[in-house]
Amino acid sequence: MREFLKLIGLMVFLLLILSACSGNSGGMDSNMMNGEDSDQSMGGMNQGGMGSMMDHGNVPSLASSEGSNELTIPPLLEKQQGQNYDYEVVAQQGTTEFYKGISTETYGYNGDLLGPTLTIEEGEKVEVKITNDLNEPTTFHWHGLEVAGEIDGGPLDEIQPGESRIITLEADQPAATLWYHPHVHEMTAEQVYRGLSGMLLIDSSDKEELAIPNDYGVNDIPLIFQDRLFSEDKQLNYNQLMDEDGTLGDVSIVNGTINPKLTITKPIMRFRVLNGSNARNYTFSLSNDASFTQIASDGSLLDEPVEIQELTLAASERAEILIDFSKLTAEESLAIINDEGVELLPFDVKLEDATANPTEKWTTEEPFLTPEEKEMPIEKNIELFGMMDMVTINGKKFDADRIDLRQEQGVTEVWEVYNKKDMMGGMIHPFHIHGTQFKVISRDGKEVDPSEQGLKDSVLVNPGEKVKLLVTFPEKGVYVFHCHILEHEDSGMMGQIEIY
Ligand SMILES: [Cu+2]
Repeated sequence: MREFLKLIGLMVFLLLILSACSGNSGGMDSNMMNGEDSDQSMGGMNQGGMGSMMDHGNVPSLASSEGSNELTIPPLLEKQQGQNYDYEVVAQQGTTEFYKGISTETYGYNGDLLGPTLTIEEGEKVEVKITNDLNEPTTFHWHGLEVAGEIDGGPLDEIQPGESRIITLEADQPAATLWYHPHVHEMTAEQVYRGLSGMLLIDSSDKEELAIPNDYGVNDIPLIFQDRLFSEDKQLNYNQLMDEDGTLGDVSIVNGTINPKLTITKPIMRFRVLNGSNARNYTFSLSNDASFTQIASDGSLLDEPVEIQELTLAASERAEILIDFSKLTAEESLAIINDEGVELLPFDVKLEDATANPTEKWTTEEPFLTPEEKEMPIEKNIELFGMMDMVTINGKKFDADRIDLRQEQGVTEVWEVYNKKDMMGGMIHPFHIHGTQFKVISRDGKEVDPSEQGLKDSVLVNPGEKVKLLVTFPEKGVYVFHCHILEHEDSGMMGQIEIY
C-alpha cells in the first residue's frame, strides 16, 4: 500500500506541476479525485489520502457521541511493594470491544488499550520497570519529561520483545500533564494507533492553596481525544488504513471509549485534555457557547488563568481546563464539541452539591518573557517542509547516524521554526522537541496569546508561519525533534540534537 501510495503521490505531483506550467493550476477538482468509486476501491486510503495530497484539507467528519457508554477513566498506576522498582509498565497485546460482540485487536500498557496514569510528585525520583511483551520492538517515551537523553525512549532506545529494563524518572520540573507513548522508528504511528498511550502527571502539593480540583477520577479527569478508522470487520488494520499525510478517522474515542458520556457530580471540574491522535487537529468548545477557564499548557500552569471559548490542540498538545457546572439549569444539556458542532463528550450532570468553590486566580509576578529574552538573537533555524512521505526538516530526513544540531546543557537559545508552504498551501505541522519545556516567544513576530503563556513541548505551526521558541535543555544526551503527525515522524520528519 505504501509503495502504491507513493506512486500515486508522485503521479499527482507531476500532474500538478504540468497543470501549473500550462497556467491551469487550481483547475483540478479535488472532488473528482476523491469520488465515491475510488472511495470504495481504495478502502480507507482516500480518507484524507488523495484529498490531502491535493489540498491537505479533506478531513473526515467525526460522528457525534451517542452517549451510550460511561467514559473510562484510566486507573492510577499503583506503586509496587517489595520490588526493586516503584512502578511497572508493560507494553502488551490485547483485545477491546469497541462494538458490541466484536473483539478488536489492540495494544495497551498493563491492559488491552491505552495505559494507567503514572503520577510522580514534583521533585520525586521513581524507578520504573519497562517491559516489552509485544512481538515487535518498542520504546517508552516520556513525552514532556525533562530526562537524560539515554532514558528518553527515543527511536534509538529500542526494547526488544521479551526484554525489560529499569529506569529512573525524576520529575525535576513544575506540575504538568504529560504523557507516555512509543517512539520506535517507522512504527510509532502504528503502535499509537493500536492503543499505546498513557497519561503521566506531575503532581505538586505547592498548588493546593489555589484550590485547583485534584481528586483524580472525581473532579480531576484526563481526556485523551483520538480519532480512529476501523476496517469493515471493525479492526484497526493500520497497514490497510494508514495515510502517509497523517491517518485520520471518522470515529471519535475518548480514553478509548466509543460513544462516551461523563457523569458529573462536582460543580467545578478540571479536565486534562490531550490530543492523542496521530494527526487530527481539534478545536474544542462547549455546546452552550459558554466560556471555560484554561489553567495550564503542555508543561506548566499558565501565567494566569484565561477565560476562553475555544481551545485548539494539535497532535500531542495538552491543556488543562476548568468547567463550571454550577450555573447550568436542570434542563440544560452540555457537551464538549468540535468546530463542526460534533458532540465529542456529552455530560450527564448530577451535582451532589452545586456550591462551587472557585479556584483562586493567580498572576505570576515575573513577566512570562523578560525584555532581554524577547530580544535574544535566533541561534537555530528549523524549516518544516513537505507532505506525504516527502517530508523534511531543513531539507533532510532523519538519519540515526547524523547529529543535526548541538546545544550546551543549561544554555538558553532561540529557535525559529518555519513551516514552509508547499504548492498546495501547506499544512499544520505540530513541532515537538524532546528533553525540554520551552516558551513560545512569538508567532510571525507577534506576541502569543495568554493561553500559550506557559511551558510547552509541542507547538502548532501554521503553514507559512515562523514561530520563535526559547529553548533550554536541563539534561545531557541525544534527543530528537520532529513533527508530531506520527506518519510524518515515521517518514523521517525528524532530526537529532546533542546536548553537551
Ligand atoms: Cu508534519
